[in-house]
Amino acid sequence: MLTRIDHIGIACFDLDRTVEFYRATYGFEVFHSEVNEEQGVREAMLKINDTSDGGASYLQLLEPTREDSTVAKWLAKNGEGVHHIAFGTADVDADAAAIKDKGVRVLYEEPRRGSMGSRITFLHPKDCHGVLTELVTSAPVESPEH
Ligand code: MC0
Repeated sequence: MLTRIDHIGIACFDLDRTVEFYRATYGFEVFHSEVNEEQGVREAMLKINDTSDGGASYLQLLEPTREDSTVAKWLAKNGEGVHHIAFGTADVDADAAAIKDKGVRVLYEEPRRGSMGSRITFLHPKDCHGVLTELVTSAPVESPEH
């Protein structure tokens, strides 16, 4: 079951300048940043709010790390802007399978690694009314050491 908007992915040319815009304009701070080589992005997660399912909602700012990445290709065609939306679920495998059964193309055979150790897959934008849609299961929260 999809229980939150996990994040909205925003493609940008210059991550540092875009982070500074969101900080100076809205007061949003970077919660987490990383490079995902497989996806070809450098990203910053700005936490907006916690959600009732125990997760959270973020803005995800994405800068391409290589010219052949999907985000670089999208930026070249469209310029900066909203690139995808991501729904959070406790079980990305089950939700992806159920959505596939409804005739929507799921882009990965198996979920791949996403931000902060999450497991992610994508749905084809042409099957989702023009919206690239991601499904996310967050990494389990580690219990503190005793
Ligand atoms: C492409 N299209 C989009 C789109 N990207 N439409 C809406 N939103 C997007 N983001 C449209 C194109 O305009 C084109 O339509 C058609 O889809 C085919 O696109 P293409 O440019 O020819 O490119 P393809 O077919 O090679 O690839 C499109 C596809 C790809 C969606 C399959 O971008 C993909 O695999 N995306 C999933 C992975 C991804 O985006 N990773 C980056 C975020 P027309 O009408 O012109 O034919 S990584 C991330 O977000 C991770 C780190 C995380 O959340 O943790």
